[in-house]
Amino acid sequence: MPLRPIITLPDKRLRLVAKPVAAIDGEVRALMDDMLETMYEAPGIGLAATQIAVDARVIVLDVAKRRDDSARADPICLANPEILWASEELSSYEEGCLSIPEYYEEVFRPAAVRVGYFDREGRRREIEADGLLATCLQHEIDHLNGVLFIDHISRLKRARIIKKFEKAAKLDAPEPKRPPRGSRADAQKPGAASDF
Ligand code: GNR
Ligand code: NI
Repeated sequence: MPLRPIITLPDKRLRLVAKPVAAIDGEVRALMDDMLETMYEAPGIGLAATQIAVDARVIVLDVAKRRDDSARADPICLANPEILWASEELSSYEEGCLSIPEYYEEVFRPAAVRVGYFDREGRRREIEADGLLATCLQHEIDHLNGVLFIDHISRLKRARIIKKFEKAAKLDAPEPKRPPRGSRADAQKPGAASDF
């Protein structure tokens, strides 16, 4: 099952803290492959397992500049990533998120980080990053902790965007089932409030 659907706000599963993977086995490698495919197809520069509703601490990234449509340039897969060091210095990026479509806002984060993780072959590795890769690593690790980039912006902006997505989800939801007009179930009970 290669392409996986990406869940979006206000899906509560985006707020779950993901479980560490016990070992890098075939199942985890298959998950990484599906995530890369899903990320390239979206397209995005990073994806966390949380975003496809999988409870595992796995992220994938590819921030390579010259990336043809849906072509892999420089993919990285990380299992159980953890931030070992973050710079005091901050930098800002206009961030977006596949789980919060069409919303972009400036976010301040540490400009550089060192991240420990297990790679696709199960080897322990460390990566030191700055620029967009540092931002993206932090954005994806946040996802594994149920944190979204809107948690790093002002309360007012956050409340506004959450409300917008909640409203859209309500409008998309199927109408609640009502008995047909005039049916026995539709009969007004004495004292019951009318629809109006
Ligand atoms: O595709 C993505 N672009 C992006 C741009 C700036 C900062 C972070 C990101 S990550 C995002 C894909 C995504 O939602 N990953 O979780
Ligand atoms: Ni995201």
